[in-house]
Amino acid sequence: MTNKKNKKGVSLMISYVLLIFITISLSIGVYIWLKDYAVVSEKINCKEGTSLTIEKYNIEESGGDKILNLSIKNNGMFNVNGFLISAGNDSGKIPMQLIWPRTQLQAYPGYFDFRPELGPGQKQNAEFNVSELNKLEIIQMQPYIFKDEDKIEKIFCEQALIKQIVPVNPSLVPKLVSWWKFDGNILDSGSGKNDGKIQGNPVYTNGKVNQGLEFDGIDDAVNSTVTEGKTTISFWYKDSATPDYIHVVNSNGITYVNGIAGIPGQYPVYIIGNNVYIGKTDASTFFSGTIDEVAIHSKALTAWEILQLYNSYNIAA
Ligand SMILES: [Ca+2]
Ligand SMILES: [Ca+2]
Repeated sequence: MTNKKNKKGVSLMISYVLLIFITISLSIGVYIWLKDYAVVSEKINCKEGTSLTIEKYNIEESGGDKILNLSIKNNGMFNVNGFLISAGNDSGKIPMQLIWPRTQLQAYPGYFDFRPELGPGQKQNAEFNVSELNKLEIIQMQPYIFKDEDKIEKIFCEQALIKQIVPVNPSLVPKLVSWWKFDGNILDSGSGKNDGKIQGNPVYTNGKVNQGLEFDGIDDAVNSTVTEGKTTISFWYKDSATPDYIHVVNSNGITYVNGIAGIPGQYPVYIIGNNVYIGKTDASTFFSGTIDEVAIHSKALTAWEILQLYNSYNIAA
């Protein structure tokens, strides 16, 4: 009996010692955590009013790289030293793919240093290699400033984070000549030199983007004379057999349907010499259905550029 009581006493003592030990450990843990937190909170604070904006962007495949070209403006009140950038293929998700700058060496992907630093109101271009993305839909940028003169440790500006959807349209791939959007008119939104002429009485209707033109297959067309290079023609169309718009590109004689190179077929834009007939499949055959977003480029677009046009065409921002 006595022996048992003693054992219990020893157990209790061990419990107290353990409790005290745990309490001290927790205190140290909290101290370390607070210390880390203090360092982190120091790192995330940029001055309020630090801000970058994307003024313009375009895409291009050149020199073996698939390129996203950004024109960035310091829209804030303080100098900015650079930014961390990631890209993604789903506008509903946080973009996770860090992308490499094309024109400066960095030890890690995603970092771009302004050289020199970007002052308020100033602009700089930045090129990134986005070869790993077949569908570029969203980018995220976080400005940073250097902590000290070493220019190594960075302070990230949490409040100045930019998340931006980057839809692609004919003006964002190289060498646009003409672009007929059919958004209530037949004006040329490219060079502006090649406005269309109505033949018959096509009707404005729901298009791929905003409005498109519906042709009756009897005598309706839009004609234009385009003297500039016509290496690539692209458009969206649908007839009564197809519920969804189909994207067609003819680039240097290769036809791409919905982003994939295929066998040329009969498509409702007919080009002979400098004459472009939208709504005709050949000299004497009219098309019945809707056409939208017809564009002409003076350069052969690459398969990747065409895929971007198909995948990310003017997705809602
Ligand atoms: Ca349109
Ligand atoms: Ca008609």
